[in-house]
Amino acid sequence: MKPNMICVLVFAFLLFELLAIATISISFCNGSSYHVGCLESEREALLRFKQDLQDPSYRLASWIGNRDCCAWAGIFCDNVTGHIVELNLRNPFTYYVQPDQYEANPRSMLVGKVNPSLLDLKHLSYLDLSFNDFQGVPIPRFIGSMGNLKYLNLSGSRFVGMIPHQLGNLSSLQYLVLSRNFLHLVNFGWLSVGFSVSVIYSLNLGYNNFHGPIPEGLQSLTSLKHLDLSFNHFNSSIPNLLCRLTHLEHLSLSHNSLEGRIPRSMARLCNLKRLYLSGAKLNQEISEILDIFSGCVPNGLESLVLPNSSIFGHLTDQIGLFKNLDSLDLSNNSIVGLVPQSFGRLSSLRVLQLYRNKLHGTLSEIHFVNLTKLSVFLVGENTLTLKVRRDWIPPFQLIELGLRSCNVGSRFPLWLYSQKDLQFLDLFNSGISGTFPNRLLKSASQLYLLDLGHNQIHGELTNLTKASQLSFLRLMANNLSGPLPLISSNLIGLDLSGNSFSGSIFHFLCYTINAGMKLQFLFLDRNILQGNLPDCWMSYQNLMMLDLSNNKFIGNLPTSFGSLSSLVSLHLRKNRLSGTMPISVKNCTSLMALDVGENEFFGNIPSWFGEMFSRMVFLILRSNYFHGLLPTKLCDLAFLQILDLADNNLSGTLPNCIHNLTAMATVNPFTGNAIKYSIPLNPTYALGSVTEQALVVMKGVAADYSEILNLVRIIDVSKNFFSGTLPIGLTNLKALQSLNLSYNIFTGRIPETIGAMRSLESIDFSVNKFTGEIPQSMSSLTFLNHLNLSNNYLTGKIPSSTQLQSFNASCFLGNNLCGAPLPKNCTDENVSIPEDVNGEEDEDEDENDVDYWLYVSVALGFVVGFWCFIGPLLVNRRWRYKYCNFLDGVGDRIVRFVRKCT
Ligand SMILES: *[C@@H]1O[C@H](CO)[C@@H](O)[C@H](O)[C@H]1NC(C)=O
Ligand SMILES: *[C@@H]1O[C@H](CO)[C@@H](O)[C@H](O)[C@H]1NC(C)=O
Ligand SMILES: *[C@@H]1O[C@H](CO)[C@@H](O)[C@H](O)[C@H]1NC(C)=O
Ligand SMILES: *[C@@H]1O[C@H](CO)[C@@H](O)[C@H](O)[C@H]1NC(C)=O
Ligand SMILES: *[C@@H]1O[C@H](CO)[C@@H](O)[C@H](O)[C@H]1NC(C)=O
Ligand SMILES: *[C@@H]1O[C@H](CO)[C@@H](O)[C@H](O)[C@H]1NC(C)=O
Ligand SMILES: *[C@@H]1O[C@H](CO)[C@@H](O)[C@H](O)[C@H]1NC(C)=O
Ligand SMILES: CC(=O)N[C@H]1CO[C@H](CO)[C@@H](O)[C@@H]1O
Repeated sequence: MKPNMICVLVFAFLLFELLAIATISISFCNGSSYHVGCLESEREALLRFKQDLQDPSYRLASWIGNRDCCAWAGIFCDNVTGHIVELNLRNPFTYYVQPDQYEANPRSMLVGKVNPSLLDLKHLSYLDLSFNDFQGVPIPRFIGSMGNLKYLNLSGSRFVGMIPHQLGNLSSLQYLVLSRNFLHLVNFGWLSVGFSVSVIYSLNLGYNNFHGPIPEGLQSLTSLKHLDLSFNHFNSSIPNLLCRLTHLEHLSLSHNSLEGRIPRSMARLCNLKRLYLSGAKLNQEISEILDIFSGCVPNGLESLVLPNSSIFGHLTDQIGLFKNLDSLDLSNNSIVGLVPQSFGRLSSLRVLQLYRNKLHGTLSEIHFVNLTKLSVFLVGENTLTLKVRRDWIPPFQLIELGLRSCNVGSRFPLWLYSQKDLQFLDLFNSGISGTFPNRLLKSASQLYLLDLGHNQIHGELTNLTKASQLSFLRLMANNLSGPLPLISSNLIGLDLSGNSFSGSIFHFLCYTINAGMKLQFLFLDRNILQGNLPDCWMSYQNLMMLDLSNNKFIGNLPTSFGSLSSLVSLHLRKNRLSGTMPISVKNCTSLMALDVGENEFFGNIPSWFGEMFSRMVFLILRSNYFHGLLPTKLCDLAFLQILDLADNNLSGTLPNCIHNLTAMATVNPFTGNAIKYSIPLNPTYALGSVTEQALVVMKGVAADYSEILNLVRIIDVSKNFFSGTLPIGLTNLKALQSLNLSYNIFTGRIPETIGAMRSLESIDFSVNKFTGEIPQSMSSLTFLNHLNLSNNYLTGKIPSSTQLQSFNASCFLGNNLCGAPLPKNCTDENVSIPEDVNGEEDEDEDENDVDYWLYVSVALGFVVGFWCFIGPLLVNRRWRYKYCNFLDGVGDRIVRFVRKCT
């Protein structure tokens, strides 16, 4: 370098320093003595950084002009040198989804790309860009050159792809949070290369798409205290290498596809405080697990969270060693035997979850003497008996108590009145009789959810208006009687179904007139309520699900139904309601499910059904007096899966546009709306779900479909006066499982292309005037297990296939058919050469279809064999708790319900 060059540089440096001093002194003059203005170059860098971002919520409004950038939002400068040391642009607007999970509000995200100008912030040690939207690009490599970074948080920022190995150059990095992106990786080489003299303290890669084994590179991160790999697809066993991380305090591997035991070597993790392994297939005895951790950590261990992880065996007295245990979750496993008394020693225990195991025996006071801190106690769905003195005063104050399906004695436990903080109380199916415990609503003034469903509670409920905190009340399937109670306007969900409530609902509905009710779920079905539906629905604009079925209601639907603009599901089945559909119902544009079956409604099916109910998934008008033609507008219901018009006076032809019922035409396991709503069952903890159900007649059997409703696709127009030939578009409905046209006056041939409806499991065309031969293609309907073609004018030979011959002869009687299974042999004159329609056009069946069928068959409880009798498939448990962690398979609802986790 030439001397004059050096001079220039020195000069430049001096000038720079001078400027810096000038800035400092200006700030001094300004009077705020320690506040140093920011550096020009760094301010420029920030402005360039801002240029690449959209900021719809004006979070960067302060980033303007040549003001002191140290005062800008999210910027922190060193108070001596003026260098920017911290850039915190974390999206502050988040909302709670479930414990430990927040989602960012998309409207307050910064959207765009990360400008490399950040490299000019040479002293930056803290960078938080979490919960913004960087639009699906990889994490920029240049971040690896920001050598002073100690804290880097890119959580939830929509980065995709691999982690750039350059991040390994960040030798000062202590916190690295890359969770909640779409990252996957091929190798973790950067871990072992980059951080070999690692000081990294916290690494969070949770909620990404990582798969394969847990990377070996991790073992070089020997200073790690906090490691979170949860919610990925890691599929190895739990690696021994973790045992090298002897500083580890927090280890979360939950919700991966890990298999195999917790290795013995984990006993070396003497600093371990919290272990999360939800959903691992450990296949291990609980006593072995406790053994491993009873080595050096028993006093240190605070959280042991192992729900849903294939643990079995007896809980032993070893548990008493873990004196500082704060939180123990072994729910949803196969633990057997008694609950050991040594639980009584866990005096730090705050959260104890053992629900859904195979524990039996009696819990008594001795188990609880020292559990003074217990606040969450969920042990339901075992075979446990809780036996305490009637005047027991527990040493704890619970917030959540779940004793579902436990035996708590036949009277409502008195000790519950001492639990002043109770928010969540689940005593569903726990053998309680007696009257409703009104006193509880006073003593537990915070009570948010009370479930006393499926007990033998009798007597009347009168005035629940005082329980102003109560949001969910379930008393279904008890023996309650008398008039409906008055309720508080804060109630969100009320289930009084399956009791003997009687009389009019006028007072219940109308006393709050003009008060805004929060009610979203109201189930009054299966009572003996009577009278007209009062015209007071205007106060219930939050109502989403309403079930009044199986009562004795009469009269017309009131006009104020039109105010139910949030209504998603309306069940009125089996009453004596009458009249025409009031025009005000047009306003219920959110409706997805409408069941008015078994009433006395009459008139035409309004054509505005098709226009206004664009989200309709099921429409059940069965057993009424509807007459007239089917409006073609119904074909606009693209989401319709169940159309049940059976047993009315409808006439005319099926409209040609029927192929426009897209949901019935599309075979795809992941479309169709699962009618399921997540509801916060508890303000701090549990999520629940309410699942829609439909009473559907399929194969001559009525069954309640709820969890699998999203997979069911049915048309039933039986017992009407429909006539004419079948529209050719009908056979486009490839996803249809059941087609019932029986007891009409259809004529013409069964469409040759019926073989294209390969999802069909049930066909009933009986008692019509179909002519011609049974199409050959019908023999390719491999899922068909219910068929009735009797009493038509069909002729010719029944096509040969294992399929059709397996049905009983009665399915074909009353025609002029021959061949097996009928006893009548075919002679030359009644057999014409069948056209070659061997279903060749269907050979394009793609693999997705096949997979789909595998799923559906499992889901519907069908063995993939054919002649089995299908009874009611799922007991209706419409209001379920989602105790187990939500999201155990995003998008994979089939797996979710097969596991019965919801
Ligand atoms: C300057 O910052 C340091 C650490 O960031 C802090 O300890 C000190 O109190 C600050 N000085 C003033 C005068 O604000
Ligand atoms: C990283 O950012 C996310 C989202 O803002 C936040 O929830 C999390 O606590 C941060 N992690 C750390 C270690 O600070
Ligand atoms: C409760 O704690 C006391 C004192 O630590 C102890 O002596 C007693 O055994 C404990 N009770 C049970 C049932 O473990
Ligand atoms: C119901 O209880 C509330 C609160 O105690 C009281 O204000 C109201 O008058 C009662 N209503 C009836 C009809 O008893
Ligand atoms: C139906 O909606 C219209 C327009 O939003 C409104 O004016 C009308 O009052 C509603 N009808 C009823 C019965 O609420
Ligand atoms: C039915 O779908 C076709 C396209 O497949 C469309 O052109 C037509 O307008 C639709 N008809 C009705 C009644 O929606
Ligand atoms: C039908 O044909 C079979 C042999 O093809 C014969 O054994 C049987 O007796 C015949 N049945 C009648 C009713 O003719
Ligand atoms: C004492 C004084 O004048 N303080 C000012 C220093 O500068 C900031 C903005 O840069 C003003 O808000 C203060 O009022």
